[in-house]
Amino acid sequence: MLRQLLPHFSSSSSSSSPIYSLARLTRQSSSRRVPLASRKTSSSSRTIMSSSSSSSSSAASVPFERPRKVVKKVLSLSQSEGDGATVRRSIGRHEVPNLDPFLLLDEFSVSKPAGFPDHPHRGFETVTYMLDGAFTHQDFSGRKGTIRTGDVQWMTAGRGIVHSEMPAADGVQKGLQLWINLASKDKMIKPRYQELESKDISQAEKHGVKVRIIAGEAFGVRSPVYTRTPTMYMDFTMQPGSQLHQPIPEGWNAFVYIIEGEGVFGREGAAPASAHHCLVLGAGDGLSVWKRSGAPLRFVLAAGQPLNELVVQQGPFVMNSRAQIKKAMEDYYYGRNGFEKASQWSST
Ligand code: FJE
Ligand code: FE
Repeated sequence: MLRQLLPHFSSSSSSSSPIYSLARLTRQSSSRRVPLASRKTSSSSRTIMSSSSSSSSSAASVPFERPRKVVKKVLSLSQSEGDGATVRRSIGRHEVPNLDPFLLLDEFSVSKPAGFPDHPHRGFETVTYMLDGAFTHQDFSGRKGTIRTGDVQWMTAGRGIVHSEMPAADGVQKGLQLWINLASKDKMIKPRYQELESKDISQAEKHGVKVRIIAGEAFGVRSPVYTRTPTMYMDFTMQPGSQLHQPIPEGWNAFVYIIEGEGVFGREGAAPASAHHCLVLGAGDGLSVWKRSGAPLRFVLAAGQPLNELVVQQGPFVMNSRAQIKKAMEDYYYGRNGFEKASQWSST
């Protein structure tokens, strides 16, 4: 059956450079489908968490040699996305376009009836981490579920997913959504979900530093999540008077996103950075963080092995060439090559 829903994209793409501009996806019929605007592992080393009451940061306590410094600091500003939803975008805006393999980081705050109604993805992974509240996802193969505070949904869209992501409770539902690119050889793999309930997320706590390990390894504790693109992703909470020295594989691109509080990142004399800032880390093999006084500091640290491939993005499709983008749009339109179930489906 011919797709009735015509995907229409306004911005053009180029195969010679990554697309970071905002594209707009509009499907013309069906009341459920609203315009969705869009923008355009595995560390194996040990983590040292220590209390600053011990004799300062002696070199011996730091399990790496080349500390990464903050090379860029960007405040994520609110913008609207989906259907009436608000996101603070950091990666994926013009100031932080290029953090291969990461494509986008949104801190979302959404209340009913706003949300992210039926939309497709191809060529990358979305990782949704609930900070507060609940979100229900439904997809075109009949899958439906709700993730709640502390839960993670790691969705590998591969060759194609069409889904909706909507608030599942009253009040403001908050979380982070990270988009991780897939290597060209993996872009057309079968879609896959990995879901972790909060209680199943590996945790460790020591000397005033707590970590929840979403992907990768810290303190000898590994996440069960399989990262097709090698990635580490952790959620740290630091109490006043604590410090952290976290190894990060050399050569990987890395960033911090601060959820709450403020702290000193990269070098001891640096100015503190505060909530809603994204800190891009420079070269090196680890990150040091100091939490001196005041309220606890909570941040996520993510790092990934760069793919070093062309990125051509058109809204929810991220491929390696314009031709592949055109193909993705056609496949979605005609219900082919992974989008077979798209034509008949709409969320309930
Ligand atoms: C999308 C526009 C969108 N950030 N954060 C275009 F809004 C979306 C989209 C999201 C999204 C969903 C959640 Cl749950 C959290 C988000 C953008 O769904 F995928 C495209 N293509
Ligand atoms: Fe989505």
